[in-house]
Amino acid sequence: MRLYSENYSPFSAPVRIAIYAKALDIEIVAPPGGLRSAQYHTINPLGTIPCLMLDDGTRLPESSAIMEYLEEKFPQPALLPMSPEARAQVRLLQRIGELHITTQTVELARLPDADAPDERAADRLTKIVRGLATLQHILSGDEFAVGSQLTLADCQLAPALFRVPRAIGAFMDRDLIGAYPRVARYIETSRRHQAVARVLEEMSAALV
Ligand SMILES: N[C@@H](CCC(=O)N[C@@H](CS)C(=O)NCC(=O)O)C(=O)O
Repeated sequence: MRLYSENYSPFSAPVRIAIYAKALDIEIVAPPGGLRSAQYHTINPLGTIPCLMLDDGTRLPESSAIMEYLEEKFPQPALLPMSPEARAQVRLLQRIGELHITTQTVELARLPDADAPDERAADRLTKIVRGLATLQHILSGDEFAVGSQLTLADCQLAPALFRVPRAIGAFMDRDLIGAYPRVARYIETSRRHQAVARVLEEMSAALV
């Protein structure tokens, strides 16, 4: 199998954490010709990363679909807990990470002029604030997001939160994460896992 990914990509990062945590033998490569090349678009017509190429040539884009597939194909070590209630919490936190944090930080970075923020920036910032406030209430593990083991929720949340200070820095001059102590603590504890630390280092190096 082969994963098309870039180290800077916050949508690719969760998939790489899952791959490293499961120690999977999956080749990780940049999109040939670049993300926007015709060559890559023949591989993935959606034109997005990540995209997993299966051994039979099937292309699987969309990070959440890839992570569900990897979890079902390679169930050990498990990145989903046993009980339906805990699994629901993991999936909820994945959605908050993807929709309320990562998507908003990506869109903020695309806005043309941080010196003249408009309602689009305000809308993105509001969603991030609501996402952080929700995390402050529902993060339940001591070290990880749910329970005592790494789950798909951590794969999603750790890279999502990593991007927040950089993304909002152009729009607001305050320590937003610091207003949510449980979230701030989670950022420190989740990166104790070697797969999380490795991907955050890859993201950091790609963003300098
Ligand atoms: N919903 C998609 C979003 C993927 C996405 O938008 N990735 C960005 C890179 S981080 C991308 O490929 N953008 C395409 C472009 O910039 O043309 C997923 O979860 O995989």
